[in-house]
Amino acid sequence: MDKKNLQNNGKLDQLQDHTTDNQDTKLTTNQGLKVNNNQDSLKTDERGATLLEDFILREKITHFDHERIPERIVHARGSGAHGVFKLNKSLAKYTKAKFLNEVGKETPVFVRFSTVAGGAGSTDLARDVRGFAVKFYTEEGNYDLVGNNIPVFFIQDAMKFPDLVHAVKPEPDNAIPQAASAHDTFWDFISLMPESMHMIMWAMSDRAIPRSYRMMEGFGVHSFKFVNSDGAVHFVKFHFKPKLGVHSVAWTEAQKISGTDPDFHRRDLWESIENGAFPEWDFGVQIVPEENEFDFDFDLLDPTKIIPEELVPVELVGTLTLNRNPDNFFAETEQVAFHPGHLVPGIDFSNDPLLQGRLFSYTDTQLSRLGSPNFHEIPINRSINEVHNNQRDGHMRQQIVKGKVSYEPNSIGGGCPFQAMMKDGGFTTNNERVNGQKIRARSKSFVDHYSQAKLFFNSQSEPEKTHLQNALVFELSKVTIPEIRERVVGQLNFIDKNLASHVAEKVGVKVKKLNNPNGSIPADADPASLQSEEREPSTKSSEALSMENTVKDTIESRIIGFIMANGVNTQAVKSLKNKLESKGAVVQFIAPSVAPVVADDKTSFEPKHSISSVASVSFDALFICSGEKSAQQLMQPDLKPILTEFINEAYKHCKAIYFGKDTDDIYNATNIAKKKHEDRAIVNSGKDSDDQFISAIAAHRVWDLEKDRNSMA
Ligand code: HDD
Repeated sequence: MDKKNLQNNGKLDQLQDHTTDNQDTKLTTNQGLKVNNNQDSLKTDERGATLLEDFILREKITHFDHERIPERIVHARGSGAHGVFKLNKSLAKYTKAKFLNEVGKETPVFVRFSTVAGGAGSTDLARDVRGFAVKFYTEEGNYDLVGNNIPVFFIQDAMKFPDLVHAVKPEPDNAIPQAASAHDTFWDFISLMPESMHMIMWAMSDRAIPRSYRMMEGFGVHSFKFVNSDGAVHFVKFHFKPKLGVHSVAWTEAQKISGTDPDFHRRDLWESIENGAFPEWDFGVQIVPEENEFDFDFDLLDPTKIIPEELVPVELVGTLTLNRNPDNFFAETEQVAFHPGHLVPGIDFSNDPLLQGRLFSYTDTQLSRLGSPNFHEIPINRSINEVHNNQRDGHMRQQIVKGKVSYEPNSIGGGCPFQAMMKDGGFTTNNERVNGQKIRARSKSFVDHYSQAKLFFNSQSEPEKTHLQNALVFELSKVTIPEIRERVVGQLNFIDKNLASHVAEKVGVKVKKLNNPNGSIPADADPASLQSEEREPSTKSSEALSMENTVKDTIESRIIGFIMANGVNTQAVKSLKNKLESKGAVVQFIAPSVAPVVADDKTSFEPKHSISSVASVSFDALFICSGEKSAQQLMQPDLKPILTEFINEAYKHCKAIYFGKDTDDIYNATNIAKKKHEDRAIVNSGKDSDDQFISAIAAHRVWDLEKDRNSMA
């Protein structure tokens, strides 16, 4: 895409009016008064007390004292970017939403990715669900798709959301641990909530530690409704599929990145956009005609269920591209306010009880977070469609509405603003027939808690299953109360017997059959009718659920570390660098220090990192650059342990490593020399080795060799 063209769209033009640049300006107070001394407060004497009349000091300090707002109660840690959504296939058959009708139409968007549990300053690499919230600035008003990178949720009813969040957040007595689910209260809650088991499978899988925001899927989670111009209704599930594939890091890597670069995902998103490697997703829909609502052995309204793609394929209809970083993190990424209730004509809610509760929560939370019912006037939240209504006043009101009239009906204002007829784009709620009794209860159709958890687990490759198992062992090992560990294992036993017994053994408990698998049933419910039974999934396995089957044919934006020292072979460096960069990868030089490296022909290379200030977890692959002298320097006694640890760690994390010419001594000093099997991602200098290296990077990791590699460590 042409970066320049992307600077112009309706939303960015609108933001321009609110953007200032301090270049070539003079310092002023907030009242526009030019300031001539920004160093000293006003005092009675050079060594005297400060005067109350110092309005410049007072203004500066008062503003500073109030420059923090409450962080989001969940999803506090996040990063955002501007972009564009392009429609490639019309959905007019299903929805009258204009941005989904005309092929080729481009709609500006702002997207915010986030973790859920941690505070605003917490690490990006926590094991957690990732938020994937998209604000479409359509000509019919803002449409927000506030989703996650996991297609199901922990709970079925919004009534349990505060309990879930209280359980996962730091424990209230000592505020420990930050950004982690590995603690007593989370697993206590989960062990008593069998409905969470499907989500737990996803959250303990590598999906919860993405390699990058650019390499994760997005899901609307709930079933929504599409309404077309004839009023026909279809259920719809929304999907974003990353063009670069779905990839994750290893858990040991995630833990280390949290120390070496807690901004790993934020930096990655920012740098890719700055480098013009715009993150892209295919946008897809799963459509179910209203009359087929009951065709499945799960309830479409149950947010703990997916519709397997084998039953309803995902139809790809559009492309989401992120192409511009915000100018100001606070003004845009922090103040953006999403809400699943921000709708446009042609899209409506379903009765999913989790979604229904969300419809209340999001506006409510902005009132305390952003401090006023006028949060829609903050530039990032403004609709590009003009706003006209009789709502008035309130804190920080900005719009100046002319005239005497702020009520309806009115004659003084000529009746304006008029209600919009349907034909003029007036929103009408889907005309669903309702016939029922008020009742505070869970539908029996929501009671199967294990079959899709089994479906997910069965669909994983062996390495993915091992990672999931290890994650459970890690998490439960941090749970201090044995009964909680035992109850979780009891739940796992309804999903997979081997998984349960393996975890049980590692966390020191026995697998015991739970008498009442559904711990969340209220005391006065009829347990016999509601109890979840272990049930086999009707779809046995689903390709789309395993990352093993993801895109593995591109190295775009992968970060390749070139390890070098003085005397490195210029030709080898330049030739591989050019090849990698021509395929969109990013090459970064790592050297003994950040001083320029002088190559064999006196070319000078600028290292981005010194080897002791960075870890191999920050790279997707390594090239140990050719050159005898360079290799000798790197093997000096002070550097050798650092270098070998660096390479061994990349090896342990199953990354591609390429040994250039004359680097045998380095190879022999690493664990790689001890490898017993053919390892597809270790490349030694020779014929076609550049190509082998490139395909090994594209394959992301060789997870199936992880056991062999780790046994060498
Ligand atoms: Fe939520 C934020 C996604 C259930 C209440 N949620 C929030 C964000 C995302 C989601 C991505 C961050 C938006 C941003 O970047 O500003 N939430 C989900 C998904 C859910 C879900 C996919 C289930 C399918 N959420 C959910 C429930 C409730 C909330 C059931 C309450 C009843 N969520 C909130 C909130 C937040 C929020 C408290 C915090 C900050 C905000 O809204 O603006 O209202």
